Amino acid sequence: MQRLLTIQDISCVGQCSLTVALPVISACGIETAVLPSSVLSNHTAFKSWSFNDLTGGMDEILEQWKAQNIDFSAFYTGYVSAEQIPVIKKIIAQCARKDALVIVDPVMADNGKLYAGFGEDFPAKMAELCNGADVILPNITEACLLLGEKYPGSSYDKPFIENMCKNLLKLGAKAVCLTGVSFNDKELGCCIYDGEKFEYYFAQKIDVSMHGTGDVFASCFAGCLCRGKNMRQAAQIAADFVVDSILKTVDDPSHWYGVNFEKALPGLIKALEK
Ligand code: PXL
Repeated sequence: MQRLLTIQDISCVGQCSLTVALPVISACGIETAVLPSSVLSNHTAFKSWSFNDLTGGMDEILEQWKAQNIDFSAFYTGYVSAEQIPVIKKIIAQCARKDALVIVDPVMADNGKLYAGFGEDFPAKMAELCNGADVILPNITEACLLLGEKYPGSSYDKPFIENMCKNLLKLGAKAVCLTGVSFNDKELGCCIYDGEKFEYYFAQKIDVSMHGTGDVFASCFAGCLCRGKNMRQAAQIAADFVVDSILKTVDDPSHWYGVNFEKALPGLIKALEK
């Protein structure tokens, strides 16, 4: 039986991070263990939030896991702090089963801007976590920050994207799934590069920006890889799941802080049966 460990924050309210990863990966049929990196009252796109860092308890948890031979077939990391990165690397090194999959979503920015609370020196630390990953899942903003490049907004072309993917692999990851890629106003998707070939998957582009869609995509992608899908299949199922989640949210203007992915879960489970 596969067991995935996901390491990211609990935003108690807001449909992101662990409150997305746990239900989505479980719906994929994969046992999901969690290591909360911090507890926030709500995510940082709200006006204010409380924040409790949980780095202090991580070593103790690791000691318990080691003492009881608790190990994992996959790791999926999201919103974490700079101080946690060496600890996370230690957990992966000491609790990985043979051939365990390491998926790093370098959560730190979107739309050209770092999320509140991350300093300018954070991307370099996140680059260290990307080193050694099997797959990294940056959006274009995060990719620019990881590479120290200027954010291009929406003015880029295919050679730019493919060059960016090649440079991202130089950070030491085996593959990249670059998200938020769009070459026209109808489609939005991702570019996958494994060092050999480029693959794309595009879904319908819906003209709204909704919080937490990156976490919905990454959680679903991680669950699908654990289910034995290849990266192109995982990207397709995850992108379609995000679109379905957005479509199930757009009619509710009061729901600005996340997407109603819960309503899209039955469709995801059906897609995985195919
Ligand atoms: O969805 C990414 C994310 C995760 N966790 C927290 C966040 C954000 C984005 O703003 O604030 C706490």
